[in-house]
Amino acid sequence: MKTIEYIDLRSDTVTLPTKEMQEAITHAKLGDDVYGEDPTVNELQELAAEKMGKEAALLVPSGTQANLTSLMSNCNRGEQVILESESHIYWYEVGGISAIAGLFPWPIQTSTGAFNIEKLRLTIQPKNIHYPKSTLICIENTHNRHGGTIITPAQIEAINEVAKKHSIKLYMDGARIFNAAVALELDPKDFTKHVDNLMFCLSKGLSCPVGSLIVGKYDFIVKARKIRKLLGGGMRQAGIIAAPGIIALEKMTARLKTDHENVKLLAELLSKIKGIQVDSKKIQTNILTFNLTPPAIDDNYFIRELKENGVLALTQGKNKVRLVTHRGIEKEDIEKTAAVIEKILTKPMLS
Ligand code: TLP
Repeated sequence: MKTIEYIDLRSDTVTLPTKEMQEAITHAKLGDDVYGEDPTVNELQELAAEKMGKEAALLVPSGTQANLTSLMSNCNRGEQVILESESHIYWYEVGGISAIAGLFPWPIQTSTGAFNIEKLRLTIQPKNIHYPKSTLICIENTHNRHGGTIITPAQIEAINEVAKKHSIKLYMDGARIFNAAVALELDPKDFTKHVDNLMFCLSKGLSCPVGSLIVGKYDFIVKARKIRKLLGGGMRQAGIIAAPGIIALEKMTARLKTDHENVKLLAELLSKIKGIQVDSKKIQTNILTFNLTPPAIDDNYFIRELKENGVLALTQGKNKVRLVTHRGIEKEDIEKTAAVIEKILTKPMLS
């Protein structure tokens, strides 16, 4: 039986490791990383710290654990964390911010992910017996649910100015920070220099099978290492994860440009189709979210029809669909996807 080859646009997390990565996994020098003795992990952590312009880094299994570990390393229980209302930490991390870290999330709505500075100022709690202490501000770059939008270095600097005025730390969920850097042709350090600490993922557009890095000051990373252990994230011969990570940082970032070009092309093709609304100012990196316009077909039906026609995508709630480009998605896949979408939207709805 022939298996269907889907055009998988659900996420850049579906990327498989390259041959070179698989080779590196096989030949990685290993040790026990709970004792800090895995040479490949140590090399990756040093490389990550250097690339981000910070003192130290820590390898963790996932972006979710990176965010939770960082929240717990930056804050004490009961404190207020200001974050964006569409952020990954708020939506997609099973409420770990409250359930495990015991923190009080305070979401602020934005249109593209970057806080309005005045709104941010008003959110910070004055010192008063009634209020939790405002300890941390989180930003997400690029911003997933807003469609891969970039928070620019100038916007980060302005947010940090407010943070520092109130002795608050600034943390960046930089799961896709290399997408932001490549899109604006900047160094990742331009984005990291105004945040206290951050995490970024190896397992998204950079094609690694597993892993994220927390990056920041030396003392912060020492604390994060202990909290990672508390959360069950202390790994042993983790060099098999780190080895492809080194390749990712050295060789896989520049190609993200292709993913961005593919999103641009897809947006261009989709914006010509009746029944779809694409917000062109949000076409910035490798994520495309679009709305099915009234009289809209049901988004779950739409996703099912896409699958029937060989394309995988995710819904982001009512009438909203997300498509993500990555290594393995070619121009022809983009053209085929646009053609499939046009076919679905021009056919009379069956259910
Ligand atoms: N995002 C995934 C899903 O969880 C939605 C995706 O397919 O985009 N921060 C950001 C900004 C993310 O987009 C993600 C993953 C994470 C953190 C969590 O990373 P993992 O999946 O490694 O826990």
